[in-house]
Amino acid sequence: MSDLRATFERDGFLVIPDFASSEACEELRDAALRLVEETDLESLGSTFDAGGQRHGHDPWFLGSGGEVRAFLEPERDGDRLRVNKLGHALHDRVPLFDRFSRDPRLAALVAELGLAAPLLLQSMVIFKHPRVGGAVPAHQDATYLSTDPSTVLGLWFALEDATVDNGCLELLPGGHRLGLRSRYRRDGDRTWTDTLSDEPWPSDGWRAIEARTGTLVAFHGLLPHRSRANRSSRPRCAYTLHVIDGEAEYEDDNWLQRPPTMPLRGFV
Ligand SMILES: O=C(O)CCC(=O)C(=O)O
Repeated sequence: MSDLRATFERDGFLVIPDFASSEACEELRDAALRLVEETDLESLGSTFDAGGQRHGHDPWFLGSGGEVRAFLEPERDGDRLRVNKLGHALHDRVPLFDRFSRDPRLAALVAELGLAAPLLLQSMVIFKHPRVGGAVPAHQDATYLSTDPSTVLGLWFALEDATVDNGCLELLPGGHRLGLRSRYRRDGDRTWTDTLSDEPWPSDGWRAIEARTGTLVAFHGLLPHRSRANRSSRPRCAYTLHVIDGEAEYEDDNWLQRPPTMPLRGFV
């Protein structure tokens, strides 16, 4: 087994500084901001409620698996509406994100981490704007993106410097061995969460991952992670891509369902 894979299996994550150039990150950020500028935010009813899942019955959210849609922060910045995130198919809909996401170095990394037939399932730009960028409560990605067996892998890229002050990622090293705590399921236009374990996440042992622009954090789908609200004056924009193994079964009750005309693709 490679050293990289051994570290990943031990800790549940890898941090790779300088994976992307600052120019590439700026291009992605600018493209994301342009997409937001083209959106009539006042007409968007849909806020992203990372904690309470209030968006769960919303057709704007449920139909976004093959689209690029904006979701608002619940809180305004003064009078200004702010976008929490864009999702969930930037990697298939926007050429710049397609190229960035299908970098052969990512394909090699994902193969090294054991995915035999990778499929790019979900992508998001998470803005975490100054002052109003919301917290992301502790969760496992396998709760939301389920295969049997579980294969989801998160690839998170700092598009701006992420620090404790502006809400960097926080991970629970080794926490991928604690088992899946809940499953978020969908039946038609209804979603709900099944609790599989009532045990709370440990309060100790979390690691704040301060990450310079261009850093890649790859993490296991069962690894608990979270981020705090951004109350600072500095933005913390990130791009995140979730990959599954096409050799595992993608569950019918996942919230993210792609239109039949837009099947999932791999790195080529
Ligand atoms: O960027 C964040 O704050 C959270 C990211 C996350 O939850 C993910 O990439 O799965």
